Amino acid sequence: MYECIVIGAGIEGSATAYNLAKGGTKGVLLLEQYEACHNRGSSCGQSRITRRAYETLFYVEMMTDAYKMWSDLEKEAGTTLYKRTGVMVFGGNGDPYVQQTIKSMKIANIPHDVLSGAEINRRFPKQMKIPDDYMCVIEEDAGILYAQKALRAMQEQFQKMGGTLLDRHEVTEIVPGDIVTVVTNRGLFKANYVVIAAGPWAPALCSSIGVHLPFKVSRIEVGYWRVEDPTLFDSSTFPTFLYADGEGHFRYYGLPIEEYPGLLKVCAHFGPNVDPDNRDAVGGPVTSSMTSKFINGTFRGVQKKPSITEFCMYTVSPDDAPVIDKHPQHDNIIIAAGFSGHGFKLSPVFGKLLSQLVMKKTPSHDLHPFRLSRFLSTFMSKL
Ligand code: PYC
Repeated sequence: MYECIVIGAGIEGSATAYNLAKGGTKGVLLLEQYEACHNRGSSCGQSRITRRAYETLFYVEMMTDAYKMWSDLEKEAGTTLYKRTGVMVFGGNGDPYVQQTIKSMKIANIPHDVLSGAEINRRFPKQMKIPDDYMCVIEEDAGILYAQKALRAMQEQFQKMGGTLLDRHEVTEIVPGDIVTVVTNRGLFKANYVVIAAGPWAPALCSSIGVHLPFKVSRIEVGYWRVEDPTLFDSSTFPTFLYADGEGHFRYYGLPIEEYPGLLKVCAHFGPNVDPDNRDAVGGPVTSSMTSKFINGTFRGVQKKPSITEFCMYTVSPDDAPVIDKHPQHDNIIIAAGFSGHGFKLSPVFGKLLSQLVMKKTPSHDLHPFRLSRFLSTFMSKL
């Protein structure tokens, strides 16, 4: 018998388990269907962008806590998880996403520089060739999170505090009740609380207990592109970046050379909808020709085809915000789903919020943007 079972040892589930243990909860079990830190979900790969440069004010505020929590984890684990490179958010003249990002940063008092496309081209004359009238914001205190290291550090600290991680345990059924039973392919477990943080597998698990989330799972192509002169795109020279399409939609992103020698990471922030158990049924790369076009109009000295393509998945909610809430009928079952491709950097804060829901503590941030009831008509009709 456990106090709490967290289903899914991706970054959100691991952060929840870690925060529960840190908050003094004894008897926490973290279940993972594959081997820990596998590459079939949403927490795979070596790196993620981290930034406060967010279009939504509440994320800017949450990220301020997240920076501190990542730094605490670095100290606890005795490892480096963050590299400061800066982030550049840019898009067409008047792009609402870029404008809103600038506005949020001003309100939250986050240091930033606003530049035109012409100024960016002058700052990076051998790397960038965007239209002069583009708008851009640079946040210097942003950069790269070492994702795999961060996930391992979170899990190791959780286990050091007495938590149990069982991988290769696939959850096949959740039986609600005063005590919740979690059935796996390798036996059943019971707990007072369950947190469902199963990434792209969360919608199906939630459906099995009557909550039908209107989420889509997208397969994202993580492309690594060879550059002519690696010194120009090195992580000590070049920032991480996000591009919005001029109409307020964040469409492409990238990170300087860090993972593979000589390869710049550039990816589309969208992809085909997939079944997470059959992710590659859609075949080979689908978005790389569009990413290639973006690269061609933006950067100098980058090859036209990726040298390596890896895949990962987003679970996308209609408003790009996750659900962090209790099950409407079983308040000892908590749902954490729909991080929509931007949850990694925020995971220490989401994990803390989820642990606070379990421990019945006052949440450290407003949970309203994450409530399940905003999708009420969708899931109520099917309950
Ligand atoms: O939120 O910074 C971000 C991000 C980059 C790529 C996907 N999400």
